Amino acid sequence: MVHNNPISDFANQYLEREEQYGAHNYHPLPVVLNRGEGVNVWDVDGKKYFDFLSGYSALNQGHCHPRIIASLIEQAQKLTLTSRAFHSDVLGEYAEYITEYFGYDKVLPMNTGVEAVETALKLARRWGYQVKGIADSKAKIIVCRNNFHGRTISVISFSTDDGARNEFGPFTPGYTIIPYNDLDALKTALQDKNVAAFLVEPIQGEAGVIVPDEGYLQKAAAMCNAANVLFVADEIQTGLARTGKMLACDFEDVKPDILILGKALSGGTIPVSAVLANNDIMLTIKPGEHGSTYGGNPLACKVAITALQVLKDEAMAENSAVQGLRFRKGIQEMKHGNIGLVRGKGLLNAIVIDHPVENTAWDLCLAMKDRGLLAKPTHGDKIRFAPPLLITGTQIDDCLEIIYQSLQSIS
Ligand code: IF1
Repeated sequence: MVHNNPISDFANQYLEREEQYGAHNYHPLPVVLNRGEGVNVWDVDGKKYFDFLSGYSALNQGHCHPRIIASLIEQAQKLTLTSRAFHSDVLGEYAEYITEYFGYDKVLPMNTGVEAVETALKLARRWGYQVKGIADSKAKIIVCRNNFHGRTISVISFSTDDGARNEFGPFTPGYTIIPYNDLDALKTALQDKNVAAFLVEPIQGEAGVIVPDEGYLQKAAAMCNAANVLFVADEIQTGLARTGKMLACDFEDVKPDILILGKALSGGTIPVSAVLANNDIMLTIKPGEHGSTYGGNPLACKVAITALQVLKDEAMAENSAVQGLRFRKGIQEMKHGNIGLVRGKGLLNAIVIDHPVENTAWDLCLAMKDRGLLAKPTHGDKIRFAPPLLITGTQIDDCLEIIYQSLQSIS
């Protein structure tokens, strides 16, 4: 790999070791980190950066949040795993906490995001057969074009991204793909009586932070309700204060029938995901029919309680809304020729680079890295800007200056 922006020989040793012994399923920015605190990370040469990726929004609470780390250490020294063959003294506490926090009857705890998505799909199918009365093996789930819900075979079965799907078939049937932000298409798809659920991202993340029209989620949820179809929201990336409210669905007062959470549920420490639903849906799965060795482990439960509490105590949704506006306003005011568009909500933002040279977004990320800001390009021409939610106005201004200087350097 040729970089026009070489890193130190010292840092390069880490890159080479990863490249030799690790699978090549990623193409990271050439930077090697060894420390994080709040909105900042440091590389192995001691250089400090603003982290504008936040572990793809797993680090909403910031790096190594002292209260989250304290919970992690405290519980790690006591009991980490029981499996679900035995009870722990923490699972009930967590289940009560998170269900009251989001207003659902029950939680099903998992680990990674995609496992929670799979769980939601299984729940939706179960509900379809047992409650809605769909004939055996006929259930369908509506999803959106350009979705991203994870990387298992079933979930990539309804991806429209060739890079995620090619040569991983055969695929799982039972999905109807419609355009995002298109209520007419949803209306048509809902006419099929075998549809059990509509799975949707309130803002499409991987697609490049696509914010749907105002009212889309509310109307979609109402249409699902009228058709006796579950409205399932994947808030793995948009949830937990990232977009300026606790959930992105809160902007339209939509309460999903099934809510999927992950990422920041552990504040960037260990994989913790969750599926929330009411009894009529959740109790269709019986003992032995679904589970996970680590799902609901005491360490995860304690960490998740603190991670959720920190979001409220530090008013992170409110700060995300305020700083997000400041960020987008700052980008717009730059009126820089290379920025085609800035879009987003709260601190989930992306800019689209408008430049004839193909790798400009990558080069801009290298230029920002040199000036102390880390962000990652997606789909060639888009860059996601999603710092931890405790970022201050002064820090946003410093970052806008870095972005501006970097744009100047590549023009
Ligand atoms: C990677 C993007 C972010 C997600 C939604 C489920 C999952 C994700 C809405 C699965 C995961 C990730 C995974 C990461 C890149 C990434 C991503 F660029 F693809 F869009 F966050 F911005 N639903 N998103 O966004 O969760 O199983 O990974 O825990 O490297 O694949 P997971």
